[in-house]
Amino acid sequence: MKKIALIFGVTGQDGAYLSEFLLKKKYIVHGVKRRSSSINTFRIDHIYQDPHLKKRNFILHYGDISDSISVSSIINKVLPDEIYNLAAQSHVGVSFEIPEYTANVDGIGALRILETIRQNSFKKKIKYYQAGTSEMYGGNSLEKFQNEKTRFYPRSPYGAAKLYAHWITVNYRESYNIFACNGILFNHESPIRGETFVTKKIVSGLCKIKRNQIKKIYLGNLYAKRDWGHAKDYVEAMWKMMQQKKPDDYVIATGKQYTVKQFINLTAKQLKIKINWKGKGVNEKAYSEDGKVIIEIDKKYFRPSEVNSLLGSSIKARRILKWKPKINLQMLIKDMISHEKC
Ligand code: NAP
Ligand code: F7E
Repeated sequence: MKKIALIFGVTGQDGAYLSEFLLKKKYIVHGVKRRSSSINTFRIDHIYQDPHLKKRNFILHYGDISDSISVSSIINKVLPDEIYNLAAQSHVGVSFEIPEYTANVDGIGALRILETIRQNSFKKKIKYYQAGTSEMYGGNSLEKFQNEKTRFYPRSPYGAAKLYAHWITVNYRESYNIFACNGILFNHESPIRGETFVTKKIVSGLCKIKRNQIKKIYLGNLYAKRDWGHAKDYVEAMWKMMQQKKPDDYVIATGKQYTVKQFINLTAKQLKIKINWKGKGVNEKAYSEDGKVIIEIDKKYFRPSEVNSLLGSSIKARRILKWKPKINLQMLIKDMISHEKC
């Protein structure tokens, strides 16, 4: 019997990589997509299957994690072996603009799924994966590396909503004996990363500058430090958590940290763009070889409270899941650049 997976957030970066991964593992993959006025399936179009095909292994359903009715009816219909909850308003900066919506989707969304799993438990034991985040740590911890025991201190409505989802997942695991895992994933990127996240913005912006399509890009805080991995590696860790005998929580990270400015310099180097940095604070600018400004600071990208430094220790995942990242930052940047055909 083929295993059945149900992915909430199938149209996102991780949803697309996870779908490909599970299809290779011979799963039947069901995905939940939102209704939108423009097409939002570009990341999964290459695996889309005609609904008239008799034996399909990739099936999409309309639904929304803010709508209990659609959540429970899809789960009741599909009765999957594994549910991956990747659905979220996932932009930290935007969560300050739409905090209530973010709480509803990123926080209560997890509860809606867990409660349906609980109500179905007499029919089928369904496993649950919760897409947790390093944003729950808030970036001011005393330890150099954050691990599963590090204190949480979210610094955004996004981080706070995800922290609710984290604890309700632990609570349903302990109260109702549900197989529920929290992946605490540090930043992970890829060629199909959303356009407004900093890595994609830098890679695609510098490529456009190189092709003379735009003159400059505007960024916010250049000194935030992040632990960046590749989404392809990280979806494998999600699956590995779900194959263990006991459900648990795991940090997934590379253990290496770079500033936004270092990410820019590494990308520019791979693109053979020579840049010179001049100025300080909001006046800091990057100049091209011929003296033109190609990067400027725009204060609108500063957040009301910033997460200054994130660096993960995935020793537990390495030991128990036998997981480690295969793709380093240079390889990630190379992959992102090659997708831009630059
Ligand atoms: P993403 O590209 O923004 O994808 C989010 C997915 O959620 C999209 O499919 C989106 O649909 C869907 N979605 C948003 N609101 C929804 C709603 N109300 N109902 C149903 N679906 C909804 O995010 P990602 O980078 O793949 O991340 C996947 C998950 O991991 C997210 O929960 C994110 O918060 C979490 N996470 C990400 C990272 C990272 O560095 N990437 C790190 C830690 C945790 P549309 O395509 O229609 O927008
Ligand atoms: O910002 C700084 C910004 O938006 C990274 C999400 O996937 O990872 C992601 O959240 C850093 C921040 O990612 C710009 O202030 C500077 O310090 O790419 P980002 P994020 O906020 O770390 C976590 C783990 C998640 O869970 C989230 O879902 O870069 N920064 N200039 C900028 N950021 C953006 N977006 N745009 C700028 O122009």
